[in-house]
Amino acid sequence: MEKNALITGATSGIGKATAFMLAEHKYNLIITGRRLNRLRELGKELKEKFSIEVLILNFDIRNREETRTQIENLPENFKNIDVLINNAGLASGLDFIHEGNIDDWEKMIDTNVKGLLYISRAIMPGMVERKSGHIVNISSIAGKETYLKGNVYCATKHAVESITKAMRIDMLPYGIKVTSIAPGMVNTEFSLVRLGDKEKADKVYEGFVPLTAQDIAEAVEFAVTRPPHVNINDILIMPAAQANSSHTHKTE
Ligand code: NDP
Ligand code: 8X3
Repeated sequence: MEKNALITGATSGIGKATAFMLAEHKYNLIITGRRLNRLRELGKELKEKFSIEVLILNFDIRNREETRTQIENLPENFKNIDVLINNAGLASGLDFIHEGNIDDWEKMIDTNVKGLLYISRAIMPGMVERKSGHIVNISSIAGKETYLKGNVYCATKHAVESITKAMRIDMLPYGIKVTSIAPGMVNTEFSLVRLGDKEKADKVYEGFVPLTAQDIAEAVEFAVTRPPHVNINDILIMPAAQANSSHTHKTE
């Protein structure tokens, strides 16, 4: 039977790697993000390589109305979403909390918490009606621990952890699985977005081997390929050189 998956933030990093992984498993894909050109290129590549259906949804997940209407107006063949990967997210800035840029705070809260809620709210009723589905939330080690200057980003990922637990309880009667995947440092565009400077971003990943987006896609793969009676609640996945948020063994 045909299966549909929606991945938020598929234009880069973990979302993009997850799109390829799900395409290999023959899911038809809805890929979302703000960068239309990247979505178009990815959509073309996925269709050609994997002979799957791909739908591009180009919107900003912070926009409540647009998020709702995009999901309400899905074409018939994509209306039933079996797997939702809540991946879109970002860190913006790295500052002491008393010096934090409030625009950065708004951006992170609006994307990582409110955006995740908006799209989930639009998709969950269909899963409830069909009594099936799987929601995978991309959390972070930052959702389990708080580190220096990580303040608001960590708070948003702690919120993702809490929302995940809440979803698991509320979805329980409908047989809907809910998984949290919490990575440590992954070399994607994350640090470039956070720090706004390629040189500074590259430095974050120097002196040790960080995780790759593919490593995280494989964790998602494990979660979504379990048999019906098994739910993976939580995967915390770290580089071997990173013990926790504050201890990474780097060689100089
Ligand atoms: P990237 O910056 O490479 O990818 C982020 C993705 O999120 C992009 O596709 C981007 O698409 C999308 N996105 C961001 N803001 C919005 C928005 N307002 N509306 C729609 N899409 C948006 O980073 P990662 O792949 O690393 O990040 C993916 C997730 O993983 C995030 O939730 C992040 O917090 C989490 N994470 C990352 C870790 C890391 O070390 N890299 C570790 C732990 C968790 P576009 O810009 O086109 O809109
Ligand atoms: C991203 C991981 O530790 O760089 O969520 O904040 S970290």
